[in-house]
Amino acid sequence: MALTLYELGGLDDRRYSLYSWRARYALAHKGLTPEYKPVRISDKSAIAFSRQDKVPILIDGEQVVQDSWRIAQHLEAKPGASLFGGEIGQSLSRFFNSWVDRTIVPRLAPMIALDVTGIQDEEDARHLRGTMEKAFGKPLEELAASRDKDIVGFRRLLDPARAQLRAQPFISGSQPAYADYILFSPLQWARIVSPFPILEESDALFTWRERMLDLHGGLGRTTPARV
Ligand SMILES: N[C@@H](CCC(=O)N[C@@H](CS)C(=O)NCC(=O)O)C(=O)O
Repeated sequence: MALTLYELGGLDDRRYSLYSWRARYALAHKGLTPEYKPVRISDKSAIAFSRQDKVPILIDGEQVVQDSWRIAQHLEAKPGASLFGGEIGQSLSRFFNSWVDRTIVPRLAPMIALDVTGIQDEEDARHLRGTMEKAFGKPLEELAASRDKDIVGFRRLLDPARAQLRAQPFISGSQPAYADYILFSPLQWARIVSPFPILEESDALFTWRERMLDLHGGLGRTTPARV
């Protein structure tokens, strides 16, 4: 069955949507290769069929699946390696998904939102600036100006993940699974959109991210880091 994944595309065809990286890795985990279709953040006509304005969207034959968590659940029903490792793993992964989305992403986004506009054309950059400045109540420049200070607390937030990696090579255990893709996605987003060093090279999470980039034939490296 033909699979298509809609995701945000920027200048030089950079695929920068945070949540789409979860879907990309989940598909690869199942041994599936979709056709990838870029969507402009300022023009959602390509995904009007979904009657909402967010990506990722997976088209699987006749089915339209929207939202990265629902895509992961949809893919889990397919044959191949498990993304969750059973009901308990799925439940804990959902908790981890909420922790990353509600705790990590909102602290990361203001630090690098200004940089995102640097990988977009004028129209997309204007759109993103509008939504981000409304969400955070400050100009993007002002948000970026305090990041040398903000990064300290942000890195500390990631301590539970570091503790996990002291015991095992992946968040999910000896092998990567969906929980790894959940945390990888914002850190991959940062790598793609911003030259700001979110992770120090000496950090165990930096090394883990390198391992994650190598997975599935170097899938994460298909979009270059912003330098
Ligand atoms: N909870 C959703 C979040 C989806 C989401 O916010 N997607 C972003 C890109 S990563 C988006 O489509 N933004 C476009 C916009 O806000 O206009 C998921 O996990 O898929």
